[in-house]
Amino acid sequence: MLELFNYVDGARKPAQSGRWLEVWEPATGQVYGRAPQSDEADLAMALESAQYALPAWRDLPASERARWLNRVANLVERDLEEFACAESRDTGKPVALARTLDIPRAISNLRFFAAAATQFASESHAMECGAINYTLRQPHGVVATISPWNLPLYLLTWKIAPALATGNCVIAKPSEITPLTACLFAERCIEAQLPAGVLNILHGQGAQIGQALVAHPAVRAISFTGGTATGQRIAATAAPHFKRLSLELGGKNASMVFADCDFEAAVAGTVRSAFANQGEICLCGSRVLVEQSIYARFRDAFVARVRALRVGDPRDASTDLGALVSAAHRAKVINAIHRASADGGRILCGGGLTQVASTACRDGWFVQPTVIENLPPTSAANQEEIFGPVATLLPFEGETEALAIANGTPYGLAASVWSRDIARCHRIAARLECGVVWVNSWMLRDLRTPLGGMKNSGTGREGGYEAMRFFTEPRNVCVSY
Ligand code: TXE
Repeated sequence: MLELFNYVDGARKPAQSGRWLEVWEPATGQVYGRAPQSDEADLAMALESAQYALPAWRDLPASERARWLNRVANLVERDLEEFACAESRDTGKPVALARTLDIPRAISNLRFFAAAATQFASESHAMECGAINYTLRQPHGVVATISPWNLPLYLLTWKIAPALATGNCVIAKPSEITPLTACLFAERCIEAQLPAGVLNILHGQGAQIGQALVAHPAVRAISFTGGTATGQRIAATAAPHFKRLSLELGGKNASMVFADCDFEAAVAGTVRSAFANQGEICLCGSRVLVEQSIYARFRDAFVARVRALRVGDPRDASTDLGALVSAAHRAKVINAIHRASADGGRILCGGGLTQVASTACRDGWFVQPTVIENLPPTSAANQEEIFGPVATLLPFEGETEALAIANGTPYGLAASVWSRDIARCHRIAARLECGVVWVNSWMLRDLRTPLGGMKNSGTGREGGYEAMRFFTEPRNVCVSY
């Protein structure tokens, strides 16, 4: 049994209560470790340490803070394989994906915001009357980051890196479902001798330590990625304190495929977009909208490609889809498939649980990649985030209908448009109600660009200077000369 720990005041700590949470391995369905079940007492200790560390960290030259981030990034890179195996074990995702996406991206996050710290500049406004305004951007103080289980180290670092780069001290709460790489990350921070208290990592349940963090008046900003319902709860708790809030929530993203697309690229791109990471990415294109004139041909090619996806042991290099993250999440996904079927959906492939060849994975939480058609845009499967390996196909006639379907959900996170008509792509991009649009691509990420959603997909943007601004308080100084 692996014993994980909190990272508080620069050291490994169990929960002060002595209580633990079980940690499960999705591919085997077995418990393999335990993580601290933190509560208010642990939060008080982390806060005290963060507040003590704050003045020195805030006053360091930005280039020094950058040096610390780079130092930790180098240690993660040195141990990339260990991190990738741990991420795969904890989430059920293929190790090949963790090796090529999750961990390299976590390293890039640290390096990107280290560079941003040294490049960040603020505004200045000259007045004709002989005065100049300049904007100071100062860290909030102690801030919280709350991250989910689908991209654990990737999203943890995506949040803590800009927070630290701008001079805040951070209390991070990773998902209780996937605490492992955050714990390894803490070990690298200890090895790098990151000053104590600058970063604290508390494990435990959302409703307990997560809620306590959000409610604590000394925590001035919260950067959260997770489900919409949790985001609503966090917003309601934080609002009376006027805390800065960045909420990156769920999505029900449309891939819009027009008859004039590059057919093969669109099939490959939309399958990847729907099923990458078992469909457990908020940006996944789970609704595939296809122009009527190519619908039948596209559907057949799409389904053939999905049938060829290999569900298997995440450690196996040939595995395309691993296990879902938890038994509860698997049940949610299976229920959504049953509901779609009851609503009149035609299941073209998949549709249920699957057992994989490896005997070690006999009890793992695997679901067949599933494609469903014949459901109206208003059905539950086309409105609610399933967050699993399930895609629906919807035919449309023309741009107006495509846009109405794409925009016709409570969410507004991302969309992709597949067409060779670039004027059409620009037109649609301007009318989509979402925060991110990809044209003839998906998940092509430049870390300088704003990332986030509108409507029920959240508020605020992450990435680049958006994140640097979020983690700083602007103060205008007006000097008359
Ligand atoms: O996420 P939660 P869940 C979606 C997806 C999924 C659904 C629910 O549809 O099926 O959300 O997933 C912490 N105060 N996404 O319930 O609970 C929690 O401990 C403070 C989309 O597993 O939102 C974890 O660290 N924190 C998504 C984090 O919130 C609280 C990624 C996210 O978990 C808290 C994951 C509280 N009251 C799921 N309650 C995306 N946007 O990428 C929980 N937490």
